[in-house]
Amino acid sequence: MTRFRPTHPDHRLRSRRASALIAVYWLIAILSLAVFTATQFLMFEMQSHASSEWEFRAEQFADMGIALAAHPGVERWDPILRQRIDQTGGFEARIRSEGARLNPNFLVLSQPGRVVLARLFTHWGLSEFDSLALTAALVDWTDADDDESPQGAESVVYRGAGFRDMPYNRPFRALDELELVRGFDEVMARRPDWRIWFTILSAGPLDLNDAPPELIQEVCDCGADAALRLVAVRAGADRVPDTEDDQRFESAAEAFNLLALGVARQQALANLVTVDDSATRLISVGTAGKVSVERTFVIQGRTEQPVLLEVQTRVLR
Ligand SMILES: [Ca+2]
Ligand SMILES: [Ca+2]
Repeated sequence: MTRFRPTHPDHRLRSRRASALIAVYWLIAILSLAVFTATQFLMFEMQSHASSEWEFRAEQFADMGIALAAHPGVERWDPILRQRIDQTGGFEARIRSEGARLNPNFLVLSQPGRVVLARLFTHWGLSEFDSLALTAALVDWTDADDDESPQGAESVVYRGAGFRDMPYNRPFRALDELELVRGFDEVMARRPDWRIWFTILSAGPLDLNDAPPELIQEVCDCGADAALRLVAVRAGADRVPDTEDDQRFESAAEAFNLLALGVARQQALANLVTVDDSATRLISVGTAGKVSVERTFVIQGRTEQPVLLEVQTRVLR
């Protein structure tokens, strides 16, 4: 797309001001990133073996996007998150709520949360019996005791299958641990992409300002049409996410009204949803030549001094 470039002196002045503003953003963003990730950077840069000069360059571009996305003054629709740096490439960064994913550590804690898990597994193709059994096994895996829930699995079951020291009897510390739970292999077989729907880094409730329609449907037990309607309203008049006209829900009630949920349902769901999770996922894809590298940072609190929870790097082929 060719952008109209004005030549009027006023416009030139505005353009210079805009450039200066971007330069200031850069400085602030990169400095704040440097403070909170200095040690982590050192660690993963040491582990990072860019297989080519292009890959290394793509990683650098991706990190520029992360630095800007981490800055609390940068809105998710800001064009500075999508830049071409030179003739070799640039980056595209996105800002997402970590609460847009389901948190198993949270959902196992309440009966309504367990219902959500079982419903999800059933929609993913597990039988109703297997969905309830897997949900019970997740509860037993994370609760501290060794008392088996109906259809659940505590140490006797795992020992019988040849596994000692399972279940861990504590909340999941990594998504990988879900794969150890009895019956989870059914999920892995049916949904190889299962990881993108889960997190253990959010506060727990589903963030209705960012959740995909599939998860809104699972948690709110509403129709697909209602969930899509909610996502369309969020995207604003242009119906495109990450643009300036995007709408944010100030309360869960606003979103519930769009989903046309009755008062009783709203009350039942109140603890399962939020409109403002404190954890944020920053995703930046740097591209240099034909190589793209995706860097993902999950931070707690998108403030001047966020806490880094997770870093992931993958080369996109
Ligand atoms: Ca247990
Ligand atoms: Ca929009």
